[in-house]
Amino acid sequence: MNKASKIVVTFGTFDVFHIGHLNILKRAAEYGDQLFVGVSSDRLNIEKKGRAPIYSEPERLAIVQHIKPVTDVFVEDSLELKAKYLRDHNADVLVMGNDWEGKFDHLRDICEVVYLPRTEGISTTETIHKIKKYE
Ligand code: C2G
Repeated sequence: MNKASKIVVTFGTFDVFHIGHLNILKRAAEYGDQLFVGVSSDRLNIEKKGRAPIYSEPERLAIVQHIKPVTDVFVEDSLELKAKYLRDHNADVLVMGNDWEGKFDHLRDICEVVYLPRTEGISTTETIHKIKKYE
């Protein structure tokens, strides 16, 4: 890996991929030269949210992998392993949506930590509810 290039890492489930997901990946990529995305495992989602995502882990990994500004993806299997994932990827910047504001400040000894505003008016949960109304 070229040491001169600035490395950005971000995390998310990216279930039922939507414009808010695209916006944060595009904005995250602007903080460096390479963007690595930790996609939450199905197991982590069941632990966090009590249910599996609508799209399976391999499907979510494939979708995010092929978004233009994304260099590569990896599986995030634990929220507690963020420091390891950042070190493994030689991260210079961690980008998170501001729904996580302040939650990862302790990682500032590893890399810069940036929280970006969420895209308003869209979420996976709201989209699922809208689709259900059509049933
Ligand atoms: N996002 C956004 N705008 C939205 C919805 C989501 O900017 N309207 C951002 C979130 O802030 C997050 C990313 O898109 O940075 C992925 O969102 P989720 O899939 O909801 O991620 P989450 O389940 O919160 O998982 O380690 C942290 C977790 O893996 C994050």
